[in-house]
Order: sequence, then structure tokens, then C-alpha cells
Amino acid sequence: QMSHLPEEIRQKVFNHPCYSEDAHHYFARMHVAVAPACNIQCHYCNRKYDCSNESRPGVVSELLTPEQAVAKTKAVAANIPQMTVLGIAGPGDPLANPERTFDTFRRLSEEAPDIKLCVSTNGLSLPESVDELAKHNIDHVTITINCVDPKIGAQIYPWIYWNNRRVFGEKAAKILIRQQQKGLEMLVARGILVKVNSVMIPGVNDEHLKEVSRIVKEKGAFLHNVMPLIAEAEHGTFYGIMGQRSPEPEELQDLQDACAGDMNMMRHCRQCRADAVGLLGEDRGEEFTMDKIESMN
Ligand code: CLF
Ligand code: SF4
Repeated sequence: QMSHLPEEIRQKVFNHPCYSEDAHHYFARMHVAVAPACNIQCHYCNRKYDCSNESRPGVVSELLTPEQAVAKTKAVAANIPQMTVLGIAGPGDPLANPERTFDTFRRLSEEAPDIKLCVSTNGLSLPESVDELAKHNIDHVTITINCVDPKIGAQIYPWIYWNNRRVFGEKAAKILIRQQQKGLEMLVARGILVKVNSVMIPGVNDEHLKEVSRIVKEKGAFLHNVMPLIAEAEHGTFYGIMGQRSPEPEELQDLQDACAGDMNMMRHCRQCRADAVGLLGEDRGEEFTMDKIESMN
């Protein structure tokens, strides 16, 4: 998969466990859950759990202050030598918590300069955040883009919080889509690598995601990660309650194959917790809870 990429991108992603399928056997990532708030509502989220734009729903991460996040990063880096990437991916939207997110990045770029920084976002606040992201040397951003059509968007996002008020339905979806696309273009123009995540929702955006894949590739995203919706009634999400089904593994694979004609596809995503630690699929978060870190010193 890496061999399809231009050399300059290959240099940047060879040790990023999400961005290179080969790398995920040898290099580890960690997440720090410093971002509790969110500025939109997705029908696959009930906000009690980690942001499902990047994570498996139904999981609750330990919320950290930026200071605790740095202590955790140092403890993990000292114990897991393969640790190359730190991501902020929740439990809400990192860019809806700009003080906490950027304070964490600022401290880390000073105190742990060898670690690559990564962030994932729903994209609503992305355009206004691009300068700040570039300033902190973030060279990888993930945007969750589930649609480019507001009619479909209105079936996924009931509302967004925009200019201090709630906006609903297609009007909301239109603003979100515009911000995501603008953010994508701005990041690419700065040379910041963009991966796009999409949640595959059968009967809602499954066919549409082929168009999404084509468009984000055209705009310069270098990797597309189509993840399955996980909708279970006990998670209390709108989709869960409404009985919306998750895709079958074969449906997901067929869609990934259909998109792969135009785009590099990620197929090894593990839908990590917002406080995940270690190699993908080997979550060592339990070893690095704050009370354990404090007792290490
Ligand atoms: Fe984390 Fe996400 Fe960065 Fe990776 S995870 S912020 S890009 S460092 Fe990776 Fe986990 Fe899938 Fe995310 S396997 S959920 S794609
Ligand atoms: Fe939930 Fe994440 Fe969607 Fe916000 S962006 S509503 S935290 S899934």
C-alpha cells in the first residue's frame, strides 16, 4: 500500500501506525483524552462515551488535564520504546476544546519533541484552527467526513452548535460539510497530511461514500478509512434506539474495495479508545491510568 504513495508522504508516514499498515506491527500510538466537549450531534453518539468519529462507542475514557496528559505521555514513552505518535481524539471533539487541546500540544512539543502529534476532528472548527495546528507542528489530521450532500447529512447530524446557537437539519449539515471541505483544502495547502474517516451507515450513506472518497482524494486527502457503524440499543444512541443496523463485514469490505480504485484505503483501523495506549489492537491503557502514573514516581 505504501508503495503507491509519493516519496515525501512515505517519509512522513513510515512510522505512523495508522497511516502505514506495515508500521502498525512495529510502532505504537497513544491517545490522551483531554477534550470533553463537542460542538455537533451525530446520531451514532450519545456523548456518554468516547467520540465515535474515531472510536468504538460504548467506551468511557479517563479525562485528563493537559498537565496530566504530559505526565502520562512521558510515563508511556519511558515504558514503550516503540511509541512514535500521540493523538488527541476525544472523548469529545478536540477542536471544540481549543484551550485544552492546544495547551496539551504546546506542552508536548516542548517537553517531548520527538513524538509526532496527531488530531482527529469532526471538522466544524477546523478552518479557524489550521494556523494553530501548523504552529504546533501537527503534521497529521483526521477529519471525519460522512457525506458531501446536506440531504444525507441531515440524516446523520440532527444539529450543530454554530455562532452560539443550535442549527438544525439540512442547514446544519450544509455548514458542517462546508467547514469540513474548507478545512481539508486549507490543511492540504499547508502540507499537513489528511486522513479522512467515514462511518458506514447502511441505507444512509453507504452508496454515497464512494463519491465522498473520490472528492476527498481530489482535494488531496491521502488516506480514507471507512469504519463500520456500531449501533447497539444499549449504547442509547439515536441509531441504536431506532434499530439502525451495522454493516456486515462483507458489505464493509465491498465498499472499501469499491473506493480503493480511486483512493488509498486504511483497512487495519481498530476504532481505538480516546485513551488507548500501545500497538494497534494491543491496548495497554490499563497500565497507565493516572493513579498508576502518579505512583510510578
Ligand atoms: Fe490516534 Fe487516530 Fe491519530 Fe491514529 S488512532 S488520532 S490517526 S494516532 Fe488509528 Fe485508532 Fe483507527 Fe484512529 S487505528 S481509531 S485511525
Ligand atoms: Fe459524538 Fe464525536 Fe459526533 Fe461529537 S463528533 S457527537 S463526540 S461522535
